[in-house]
Amino acid sequence: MAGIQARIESALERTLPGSDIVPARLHAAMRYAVLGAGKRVRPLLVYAAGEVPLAERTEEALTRLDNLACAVECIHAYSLVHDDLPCMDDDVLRRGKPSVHVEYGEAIALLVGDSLQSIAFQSLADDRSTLDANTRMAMVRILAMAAGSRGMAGGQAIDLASVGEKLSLPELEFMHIHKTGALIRACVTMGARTSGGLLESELACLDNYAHCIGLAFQVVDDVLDAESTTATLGKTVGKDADDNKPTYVNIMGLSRAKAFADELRAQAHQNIARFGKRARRLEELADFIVLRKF
Ligand code: GRG
Repeated sequence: MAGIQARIESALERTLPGSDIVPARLHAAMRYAVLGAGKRVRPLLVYAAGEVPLAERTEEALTRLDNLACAVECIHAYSLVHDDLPCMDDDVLRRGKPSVHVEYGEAIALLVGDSLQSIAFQSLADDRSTLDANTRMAMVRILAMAAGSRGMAGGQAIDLASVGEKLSLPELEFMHIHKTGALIRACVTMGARTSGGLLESELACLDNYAHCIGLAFQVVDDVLDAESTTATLGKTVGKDADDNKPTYVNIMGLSRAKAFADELRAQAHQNIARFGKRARRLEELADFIVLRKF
């Protein structure tokens, strides 16, 4: 993970405009939002899924995936910046430091999110990329669907509407499949489709894997929110419960939520078992998502 995390850090560093470029304050805030922190789970999934069709990981294959990895992380970072705004989740701490609107003001935070979203698609469309034009267009489509109103932004709308509501488990799952799961699924699909050569049935297994880990990610997020500390997570804990939002922990209870996350991890593993060693990193990422402590 560390090698790939360093790789994505330098790809993001290259992609984001320098903080000396006008408008300097906006660019500094974009870099503040993206660089130097975050687990980089989504880029890691892009690279890991991109390895599945390959006999071995080559520099050429990794280079093909760099722009996709940057794009998904920029979308993710944008979602965190907007999510923290007072009109949404209203949180002052993110990735262990003051949220972007606390450090730079709300107007800049809004523009940071907007600009990161644009950079994501610029990165996918980049004609210096080694991907052919059709593949680049397919990637734009997959990411746009995942980020939009039928994906992440739609999930966020449902989340905001759920404050103070009593959701059933299927309703909670529907919300998270969109809010958190859609982008995670896109990461796996984009990685796998870029390297080519997989059967539709194999892509379907990868998609099932992504569905399981996307949901597990959120279940574990709720467990950590209930059990961990603000210092460990780098964001305010207990906020969802305080804000009267439905979570897996308050619907299922802590121990059933943990068992559910583990069940999802087992299902994720089953879905990629057919790929053997080529899916080792995906397997490890499923473990990381469920067993992480931050
Ligand atoms: C504002 C359009 C819009 C969407 C926001 C994803 C999202 C929707 C909001 C994030 C709120 C949140 C805390 C969701 C729980 C799951 C999640 C996405 C956690 C943060 O992701 P990590 O743990 O963060 O991968 P790092 O900082 O490691 O990248």
